[in-house]
Order: sequence, then C-alpha cells, then structure tokens
Amino acid sequence: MKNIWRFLPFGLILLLTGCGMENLSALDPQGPVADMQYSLIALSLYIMIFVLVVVFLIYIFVLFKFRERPGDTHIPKQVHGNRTLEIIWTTIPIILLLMLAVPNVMDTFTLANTSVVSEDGEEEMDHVHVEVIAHQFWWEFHYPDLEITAGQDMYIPTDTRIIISLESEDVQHSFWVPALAGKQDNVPGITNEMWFEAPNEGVYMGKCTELCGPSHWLMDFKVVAVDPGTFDQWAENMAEPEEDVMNPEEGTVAADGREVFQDSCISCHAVGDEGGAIGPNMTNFGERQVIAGYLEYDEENLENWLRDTQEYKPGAEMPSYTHDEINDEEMAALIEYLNGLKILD
Ligand SMILES: [Cu+2]
Repeated sequence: MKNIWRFLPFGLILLLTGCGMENLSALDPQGPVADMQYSLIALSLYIMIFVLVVVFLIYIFVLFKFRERPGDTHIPKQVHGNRTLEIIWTTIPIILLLMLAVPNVMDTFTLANTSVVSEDGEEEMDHVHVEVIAHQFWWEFHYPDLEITAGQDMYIPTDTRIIISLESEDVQHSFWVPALAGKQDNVPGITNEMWFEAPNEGVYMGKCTELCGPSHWLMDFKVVAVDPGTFDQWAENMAEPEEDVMNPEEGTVAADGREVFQDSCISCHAVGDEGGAIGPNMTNFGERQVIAGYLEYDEENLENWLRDTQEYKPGAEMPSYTHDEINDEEMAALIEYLNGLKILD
C-alpha cells in the first residue's frame, strides 16, 4: 500500500500535462515566479523518484535473494537490531527532507514578498499594481495607480514586477496563470497578495481553480503581456479612449448600436468611465480573443451569447436578450458597435 503513494508524482505530472490547452501548464514556466515553482516541483519529483528507485531495487533484491526455495527448510539467522543500518536509514531521510525543506522555505519567503521597496528602503522597483477582483463568473482587473478598470483581459508590461491584490465580490475563487505563477485564493473580505513577472510578450491563459458555482469551469481569463511602450499606450487609451470609439459617427450602424448599448447594457457595463460596474468593462471589448471567457470571438458566437446567456454561462448575472427586447436589426447594430470597441491600433 505504501508504494502506491510513491506513484503520486507521476499521476500528478500526467494530470498537469493533461491541461495542455494553450499555455495552461505549470510545466512550461515563463518568468521568475513560475521558474522558481517549477524548480521546486522538479526537485521534489527527483527526490521522490530517487526514493522510489532505491526502495524498489532493495525490494526486488530481497524478494529474489531471500525467497523460499523448494526443499530448503532451514530457518535464517535471527537478527535483533543493527546500529549501522539504523543510522543509515535515519540519516538519509533527514538529508532528503532538508534538501526539500531549505529551498521550499526560502522560495516561500521570496514569493510572499510583495514589497517593491529595496532592502535599504531607498529605491522603488518599477512595478504595476493590479487589483484582481473575482466575480461569478468573470474577472475584473483594476489598476489603482492608473485609475483604469479592465474586464477579462489583464494587460501587463513585460519585464516589470506585477503586484497583485486578490479580492472577491461574492464567493471564494482562485486566481491561476500557470505559465506565470502558482495559484492564490480570492477570498471575500480578505486581500491576498502575490507577484509575478513576464519576460516574454504573449497571451497567458488563466483560470479560476476554486469551485465557485455552476459556471466555475468557464471562468477563464487571459494575461496579455506587451512591451512597456504598448502597455503605456494601452493604459492611456483605456483611461481616455478616442472620441470616435466612444461615440461612433452619427448615422452609422455603430452609432445605432451605441444607442442599443445605452438602452440595454450600460447599467451593468461601462465603456470608458461611463456606465455600471456590475459586469465587465467593455472599453476594449473588440480586442478580446474570446467572448464570455471561452467562446471564440466571432459575430455568430457574440449573438448566440447575447441571446442565450444563461445557456452558455448558467448562473451568470447577465440576462438573455429575446427578440422582443432587442430585435435582429438592433442586435446587428449592437454587434457592430461592440466590434468597434478597440483602443490599440
Ligand atoms: Cu471562480
């Protein structure tokens, strides 16, 4: 029975690699935090494999060497206590545990340190602070120093320390971007902190990993790492989108769509700083890769989502819109308007 537990690391690896969609894997680490965590996984695994191999070799050796042979009735010499053996099998596990414990404890302190001030208290490290607020079933990213709020896509500059504060608006959720950093919980009433850095530009897949309701499994998000110049541009445009994005030219289909948005959506969704904050901010909606966190971004999926919201994300706070509420022409205009909500060229 004991040996079954020694197979656990292999099972774990299989499970982790099973989540190979996009870069939703802790086994392809990007950046210092993920690297550190991967090294701990690897170190633990190698130590466990070493123990497994040694135990199995001894087991097999003993099984064959001392097995009962036909006709052999002699009783082996009875031994009581062996100081050398006892010292060996006490010392080796202590050494192995120290090899596990020392880097684990050291890295735990490094990972828990979200301070951006240097040790002498003089310099402040380049950083971006993001408050990650979890909702059933979407993610809000608030940048307090930049005074902007984004939904679903968390833009970050590369090679910059990202300081994350985790909060929840309703139940317990958990924030996980495996390629960049291990998970931390979003707990109502408590603010947890973590940090990570992304050295490479790219889109990193994130997921909620705490069972938080009927659409928990659809609570995906993306971390979009761009070069610092593009990030500054993004932040500037998020704070103050260009006028023709906010207000499409009079007489265009998009302008009609904006009216539908103003009638039906704006009490929950904001564009720029105008609108409610119950649902995700829509300022850069047209730049999303997915709708509702998981549906491929195209017009058909967008319409399906708006018509059958509860079908696609059971338990979401957003209602489904029937043809009586938004007719086909209005829907087409609304989609045109949403497609045009782009702030980066
Ligand atoms: Cu969740």
